[in-house]
Amino acid sequence: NLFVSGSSYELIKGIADFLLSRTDLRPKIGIICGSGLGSVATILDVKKEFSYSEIPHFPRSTVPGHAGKLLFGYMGNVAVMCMQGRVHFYEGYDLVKCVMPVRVMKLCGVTHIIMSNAAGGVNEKYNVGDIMIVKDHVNFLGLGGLNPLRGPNDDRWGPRFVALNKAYDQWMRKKAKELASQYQQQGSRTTFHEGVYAVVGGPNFETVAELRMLRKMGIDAVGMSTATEAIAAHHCGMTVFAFSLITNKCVLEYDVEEMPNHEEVIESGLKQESLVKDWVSSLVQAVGNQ
Ligand code: 6GU
Repeated sequence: NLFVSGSSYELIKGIADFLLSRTDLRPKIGIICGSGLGSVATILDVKKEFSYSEIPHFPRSTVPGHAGKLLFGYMGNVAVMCMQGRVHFYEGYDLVKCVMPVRVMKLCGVTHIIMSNAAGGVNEKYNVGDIMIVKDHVNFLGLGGLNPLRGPNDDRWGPRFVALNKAYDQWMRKKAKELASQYQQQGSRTTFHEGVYAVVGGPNFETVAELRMLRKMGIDAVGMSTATEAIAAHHCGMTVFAFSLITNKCVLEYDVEEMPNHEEVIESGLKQESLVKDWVSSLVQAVGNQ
């Protein structure tokens, strides 16, 4: 099929079979680590590791801070597959290619997906190092017509028209908030929020005028990933949880010298490493032993 070449169900089934024939592990949870958050993978008791380049037809991460490894392992007693680094639309991949790993996870048996990203804080109350649980998203790519579900629908994934009003699972968000409140009780200075994530195409950061528009629209954080993967995951019936690490406060004034940059994005990821690892791991335990 001309429209879906390189992303057909059969091709993705082939990739899942390739992976499953090389490990005995049968993952229940899938994790996608965003910029600077690849260290979440270090809490995995890794049983099998693939470099993206050795997986047939798999996209390759081209961004610093994205290791480009697919790991199978255990977090406690829960079987997990973990992408250390994702691929983005701005790298040149079609959206259908960007979500291929999500569908591979589905055919590997994953039922719950946890995604992280680095994002700019649009909400003026958000500070660098805060964590935002994604409650909902505004998909600027999708509203403009760029959608991984565009083209002939393969019903084996899901329905043609998919509702997104419950895209980000309520139970997982509630659980994640409960777990987060424990850190606060223990005196942690990390602030957790729940908010709306906007995805833009990138790779440039937003202009002042764009950020002012986003804030007026009620958007809390802005980034270049996740929403598309969430759509594909929800479409094929997976339970979705996503969170953003706020890596910079968006500058909504013209006469300010600060410039957002990828180095600060990676740096703030590293600063929250241990808390994020702990939190994600306890969420994985909660889901796995549900
Ligand atoms: Cl300010 N914008 C976008 N689009 N993505 C980001 C970001 C900003 N900071 C981290 N990721």
